[in-house]
Amino acid sequence: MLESVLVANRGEIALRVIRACQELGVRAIAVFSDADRSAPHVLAADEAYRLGPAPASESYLRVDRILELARRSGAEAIHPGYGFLSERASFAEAVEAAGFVFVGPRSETIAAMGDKTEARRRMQEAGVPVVPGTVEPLVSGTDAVRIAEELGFPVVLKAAAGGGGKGMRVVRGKDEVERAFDAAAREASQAFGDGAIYVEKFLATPRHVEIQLLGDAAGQVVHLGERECSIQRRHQKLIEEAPSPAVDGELREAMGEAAVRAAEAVGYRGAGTVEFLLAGREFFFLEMNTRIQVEHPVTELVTGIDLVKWQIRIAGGERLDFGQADVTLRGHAIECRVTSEDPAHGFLPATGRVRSLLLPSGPGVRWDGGISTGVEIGLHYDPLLGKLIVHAEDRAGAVATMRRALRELRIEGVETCLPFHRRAMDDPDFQAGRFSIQFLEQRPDLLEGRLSSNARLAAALAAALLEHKRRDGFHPRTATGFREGSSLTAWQRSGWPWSNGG
Ligand code: MV4
Repeated sequence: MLESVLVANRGEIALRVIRACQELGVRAIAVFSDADRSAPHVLAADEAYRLGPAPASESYLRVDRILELARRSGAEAIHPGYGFLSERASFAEAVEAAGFVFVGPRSETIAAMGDKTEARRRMQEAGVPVVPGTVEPLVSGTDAVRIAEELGFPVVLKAAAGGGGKGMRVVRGKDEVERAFDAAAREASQAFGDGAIYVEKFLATPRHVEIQLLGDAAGQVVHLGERECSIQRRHQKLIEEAPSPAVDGELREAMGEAAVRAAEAVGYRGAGTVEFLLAGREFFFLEMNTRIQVEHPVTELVTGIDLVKWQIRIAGGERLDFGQADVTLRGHAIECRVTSEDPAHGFLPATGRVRSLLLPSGPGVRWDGGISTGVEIGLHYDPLLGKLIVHAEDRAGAVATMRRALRELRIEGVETCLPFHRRAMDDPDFQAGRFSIQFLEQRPDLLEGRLSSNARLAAALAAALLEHKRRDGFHPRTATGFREGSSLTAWQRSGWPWSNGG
């Protein structure tokens, strides 16, 4: 087992890693920006070191400073969390070169999966289905037109150095291709310093379903089933769950086997995720994420396997002590990402000081948070405040538990996206598992609490019908025996019986 781990991150994921270290008996070392000097991850760690003068948004990206603090603290390993330096192959390489253990895959694996055309090539060779399209960058606009016509419209142009939807362009007809190609190439070279573009057939309303993997240094790889991640806004996931309502045992096995082949093809070590687009029962490789992901807890709850502890054990050279046949799924888990974004104002990032924080608890509830009362929420960092995760015997039970937990959770002092989550959990389409990656674009009523034009029309019709009936002497309240003004009994008005006399 590793003796110590420096956590090169902040917020809820830093705290999550520190917690895993402490349960494993590993010394947990935090680093912090000046803005974070009394943040929960700093208070929870065994030791904490100041990153020092730098704009707050850059502190956690200071590779040299992080390596210096690793030396000074005598850290054996560095855990990058997610975001920040987690998927920079050059960081993994620098960590290893400085004599520390990088908690994650080999830097060559990170580099190969970061190049999206190389990833597609390697996956195709490994027999993993990829979306029809090119595995080499397009050489010119005319090349793009020719290949797009062969594929058939619509197609999507993507940046080879991109990922996560950055620099993506959907093209619906031949006359748009060259302009879109030029614009995409220009944007990609500005954003990534690499203008390489490739093309895929565009799938209109697939689901985003991803497979969690663990691989050890001895080359054993297991999958831990899927997560459904289709509920997202502008490539930011908001709700994730496991298992997916669209995946049965047979499909899970097929996707899981494909993901394991993908990992074996790159000698994968540690925790990783293979993202797929799922259309009906057809699935296509999209990207491989070489880090721990925000939504990892839903997998932990349905498998009973602690992914962060396994990252640390694997980095320390331990082998997986279970095989594929030992992985079984139990019940259903849902995660709501709680962000400081205001749904009533187009998910505008909100700021403020957390004045009070009431966390939900009780059966089936987990809170992975990175905030405490008094902390200032600014605009320097990602708006994720924490994640509310629930587990129950089945999906309907998990929705019920989440609704209850969302009622209990109170965050005052900063606007959050909680109103959105409450509406989503009440929604019949969400409850039925009827959605694709387009879901929230089609549902401004859920996203912003505003009615879509269809819903407004339906509401207006219902109101007109009700008014018409009322004129005929119909009283909707009396019909259910719930008369205005008489809904409280005498003892309810005088206080609840169990609140008197202790
Ligand atoms: C696609 C696609 C449809 N067809 N590729 C967006 C993020 C990046 N990882 C890939 N993305 C997409 N690639 C083809 N060929 C639709 C998306 C996409 C998407 C994918 C996953 C989750 C949410 C999404 C939202 C919009 C578009």
